Amino acid sequence: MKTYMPTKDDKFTFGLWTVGNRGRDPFGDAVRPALSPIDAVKRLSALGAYGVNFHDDDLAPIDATPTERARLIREFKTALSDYGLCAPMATTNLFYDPVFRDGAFTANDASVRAYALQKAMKAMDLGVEVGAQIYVFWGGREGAEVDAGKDAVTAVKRFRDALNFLCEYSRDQGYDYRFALEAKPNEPRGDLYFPTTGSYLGFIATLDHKEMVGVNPEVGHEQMIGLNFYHVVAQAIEAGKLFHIDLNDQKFLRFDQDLRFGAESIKTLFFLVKLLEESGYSGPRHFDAHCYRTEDAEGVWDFAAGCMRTYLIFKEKARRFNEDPEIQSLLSEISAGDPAVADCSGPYSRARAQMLRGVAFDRAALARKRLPYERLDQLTIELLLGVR
Ligand code: GCO
Ligand code: MN
Ligand code: MN
Repeated sequence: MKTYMPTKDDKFTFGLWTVGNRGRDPFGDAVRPALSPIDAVKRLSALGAYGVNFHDDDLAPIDATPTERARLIREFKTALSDYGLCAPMATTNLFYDPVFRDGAFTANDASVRAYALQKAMKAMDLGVEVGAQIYVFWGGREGAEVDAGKDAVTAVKRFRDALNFLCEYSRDQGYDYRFALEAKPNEPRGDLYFPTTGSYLGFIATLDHKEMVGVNPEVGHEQMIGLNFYHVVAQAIEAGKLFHIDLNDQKFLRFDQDLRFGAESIKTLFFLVKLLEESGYSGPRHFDAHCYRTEDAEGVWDFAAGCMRTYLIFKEKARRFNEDPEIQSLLSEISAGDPAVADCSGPYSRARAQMLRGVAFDRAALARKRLPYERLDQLTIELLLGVR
């Protein structure tokens, strides 16, 4: 009997803001007490997590004095080493403070843009202090409600200037960061620039140091607009750009719900875990989610344990999928073709093109070939539902 107990090798991480979420929403105040970073580290370690990530302001309040800030960082580092956790990812809060109400790197006010760069530089310094190697950029307020007020082309250029600047800063300081860009279609702004991971993949190609920059796709953000998250991540992996991942869940076409991993989208997330495990992705499996507002302080740990346990269940199901003789034989049948003809469609050469031109295809026979997807999908469902 599998126990599905996480270990450090599973590389599960949580943000301080996830387990520390107090249940505030636009309609109601906090329902849980504040959780200190130290307590978060203790509890996550006991549950078998590998690491904990943070925004600059999660560790030290934005207006902390230098002495206070130094003490908080010192205590956090001690807790990490006492409880055997690492902090592989860091990020900047460029959305909470009112100064960012019209965006950070894309704000219309050049002083706000400069302040945002300064805050990101300082947060990168802080990340390095605790050993972070991945730096996430989620453009929380990089968007607009009023397109008359901000030219969308200018916004893209401003965002590029900021990233080019920060890539150079990282190199100049001798930091080893890889940047991961996180897309979201809307919320908290009416519309956000770079609404999907695909938008970022296109944008990255225009950067000065594109090799340093990849993506941090989040399940819920793509599902807010009805996309297939498994396909989104597959494209990022194929492009060599999956630098980090935000795991959670979401009912389609709604506000950003940040639900426990696997709370809703069982089939998609099964194929996601299978993909992550088989693709050679070696980064953290980061849960960017929070527990239901109805939970109390203890319920948070049911939520955190649930995210990891469901991931491990999917991982075990993926193993069984690969070992299932009937599933595998259907898969071979579906992809079988005529080897003689397959040879015609390798990389282009004039000879191959000539050969392909001469093949006599039996279009009717190809169109008649059985494609037993019904049976395959039913077997997948039965495997996931535990009767297979
Ligand atoms: C959200 C976002 C954030 C970011 C985090 C790190 O749902 O609001 O996903 O949680 O991931 O701020 O940049
Ligand atoms: Mn989210
Ligand atoms: Mn996220």
